[in-house]
Formats: sequence, structure tokens, C-alpha cells
Amino acid sequence: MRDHRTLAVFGGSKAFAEPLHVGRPNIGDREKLMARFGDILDRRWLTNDGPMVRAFEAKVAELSGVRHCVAICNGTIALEIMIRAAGLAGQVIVPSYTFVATAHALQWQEIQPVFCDVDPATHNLDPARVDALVTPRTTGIIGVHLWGRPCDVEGLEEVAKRRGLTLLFDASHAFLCSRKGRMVGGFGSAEVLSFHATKFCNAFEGGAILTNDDDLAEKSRLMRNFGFAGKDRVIYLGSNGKMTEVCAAMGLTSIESAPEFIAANREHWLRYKRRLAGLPGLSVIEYDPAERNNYHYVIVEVDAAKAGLTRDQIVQVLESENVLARRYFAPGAHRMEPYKSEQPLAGFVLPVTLRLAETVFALPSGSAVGAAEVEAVCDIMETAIANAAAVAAKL
Ligand code: T4K
Repeated sequence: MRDHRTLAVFGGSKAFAEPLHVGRPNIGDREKLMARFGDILDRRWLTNDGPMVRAFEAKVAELSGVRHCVAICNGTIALEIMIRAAGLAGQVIVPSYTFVATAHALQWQEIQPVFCDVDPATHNLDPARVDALVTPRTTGIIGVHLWGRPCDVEGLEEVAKRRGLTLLFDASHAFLCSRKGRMVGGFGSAEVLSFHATKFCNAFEGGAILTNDDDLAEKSRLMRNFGFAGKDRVIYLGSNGKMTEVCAAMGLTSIESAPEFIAANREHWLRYKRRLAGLPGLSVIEYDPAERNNYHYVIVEVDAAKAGLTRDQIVQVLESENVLARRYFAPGAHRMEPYKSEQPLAGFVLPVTLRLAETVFALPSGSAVGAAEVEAVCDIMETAIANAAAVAAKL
């Protein structure tokens, strides 16, 4: 263990000269990527349902075991289109404990997100609490497979069926993950993936709607392209959600390297788990070894009474060392605008969300991070917690 006086908060030099990020992009095979870029330029077909996008869609659909993949420019627009294509209106039940885009995609089209609490063990929607929030205006539920750990799909399906609601999923974190042996992508009426730069497989920016529903897929395709059903023929209100060819090229190249990215993520997750296991008050979330996981997020929960430091104090110590740990997803979507002003009482039914928003943080992982860096991050936390009283007094 380090001498605590060498920590940056006590005036020592930073452990990292450059910031260590959560969400540093994984980069696949550069040569293949450049060759694909060359093909795109040679073809002079840059966007609008080009061959690279088609190949990307076919690959994602195959790996996810679904009939349709509609590639979209990013996950947020994919959510908006999926919600519209599924015909949601009025109120839709969503977790507050998610990236704010899940709620924004509803509010953007004047559908009220109704915030539901999550299960403390899984951080995902609690079906019993969803049931309790259904009103005559509710038309749907959007579960979020947070950290890539799939929701209680069967529990949500049961509520949706009994209440006559449409069930959708924000699967932004869960590409190549499974539940009970079934790949994410085919649950509910449709699911959305994100291929943003910070996701383990990225397309620079990118998203996708996955579904086995032919009609929903067709509507999504129309909406992605202004509602055009052929030259000069618009049959729908549409938007522009098209993925470009360069993004699809990056997406395909990323997917080819997915096994290596997953291996790096898993190695880091195991290392963090091993190193932090002995520290009081810190627990790293688990992934079910019987399922397919992408291990992208290394998420830690802090019990401040046992650790002697709060989550925010630990993050402050890490930041001072240039480790940019993230407080995902604090403070909870319901405490962000416009929800904070429009739904000031939402927090009363969200006790678990409020607690998680104060106790959870994410650590750097992925192929841009090496084992030595993970060890150094763990050294910092170990030293800080072993000297918690002195560190707390110094902050
Ligand atoms: N639903 C869920 C559950 C989501 O998590 C997300 C996205 C969405 C929906 C929406 O999908 P998209 O429309 O984004 O496809 C980041 C991402 O921007 C966002 O995509 C992601 N979730 C969220 C979890 O993380 P921020 O606000 O944390 O981004 P930012 O700019 O702070 O970047 C995160 C870290 O990554 C920083 O330390 C910098 C580093 N970074 C970032 C980029 C873009 C790099 O090192 N290189 C880069 O190129 O939201």
C-alpha cells in the first residue's frame, strides 16, 4: 500500500499525468477501418441506406438473433423513433436511474415519462413498482438493461400483458448480452442499442432498433428517412435518423473486435473485484457468469459508514489523481430539467434511486486501459480507505 501522504490530495504528484477516462473508445483494426473508408470514398455512396449500413444491420441482427435491425444515427434518435413507431402516447413508465436520454426521448414528443424505482440488487425496473404506477393514461413501459444486465424481462412482460401496455427496452448498454440464454434484442416489442463512442462497440455515433415485429421495423425505416416510401412519395411523418457509411464502417470494425474488447473488460472487472474485495464498504457489481456479458461497466457501490468515505469523497480523491471516475447516473433523471420543475414530487416514490444516485460510481475500463493502470487506481482507493479519517479531514 502507498504511504497516504503521497496521495495528490495531500500534495503528492498525480498518479496519472493524463486523465484516465471512463468510456475511452475502443478502437478496432485500423487497417480494416481505413480500407472500409477507402471503399466508401471509391463508391461515392456516403449515406442513405448504403451497403456499409446494410452490412452493419445484417451483422447486428445476426449476433442479436432478431429479424430486423434498423441502424440509426444515434441511440437517442433510435429511442425516439422506436417510441413513435410503437405508437406510445400519454404516459410511459421508465426508470429515473438511467442516462437522461431515456426520458428525453419521450418528453421530446410530449409523452410524460413516469419515473419508477429500481430493484436495489439489479439497478433495473422493479415490475411490482411498475404495476403500481399504471394509470388510464399509461401506454407503455421502457425498461433499461442498465450496465448491460438485462431487466426482469418476464416480470415486466407479465405486467405489460395484464395491463395492456407496450413493452420496449433501452438496451443501450446491452449489446451482446443475454438473459436466460436469449440474446438482448428480441425482448419486448423492440429494443434500442447505442453505438456511441463510449460504448464497448462504437460507430463513432450510432444506434439501432432491433425487433421481430415486421410492421414496427417497416415504420422505423420510414421514419428514419423522412417517411419516404419511394422516390417523391412520403407516406409518414418522418425524421432524419440515418446512419452514415463511415459510422457503419466503424461499427462493423468494432464488432469484429468485440471478443477482444469483452476479454479486456472482463479482465479489468475481475482485477477490480479482486483488489477491492478486501476494502470495507466497497462492492463491485456482479455479472452472471452463466450469461453472455460485455462487462463494459465497472460499477462500484459505496457504503460510506463502512468505508469511512462517501462516494463523492472517493471520486474526489480519484479525480485529484487524474482518474475521472463517473457518478453514473446521478442525480437521477427526475432531478434534471425539465422533470425537476414539472414533476417536483417524483422523488417520493424513488427511494432506491435516490440512494444509488449517492452511492454508485463507474471506474475506467476497456481496451484503452492496461492492467497496471487498474492496479494503480486500486492502490489509490486502498490507500484512501485505509486512511479514511485523515483523507476526509483533508478534503
Ligand atoms: N440510454 C442509455 C441508457 C445510455 O447510456 C445512453 C448513452 C443513451 C440512451 C443514448 O445513446 P446515444 O444517443 O448517446 O447513442 C456518455 C455518452 O455520451 C452517452 O452516449 C452514454 N449513454 C453515457 C453513459 O455516457 P457523458 O455525458 O458521460 O459523455 P462525456 O462526454 O462526459 O464522455 C464520457 C467520458 O468518455 C469522458 O470521460 C470523456 C471520454 N470520451 C468521450 C468521448 C466521446 C473519450 O475519451 N473519447 C470520446 O470520443 O455521456
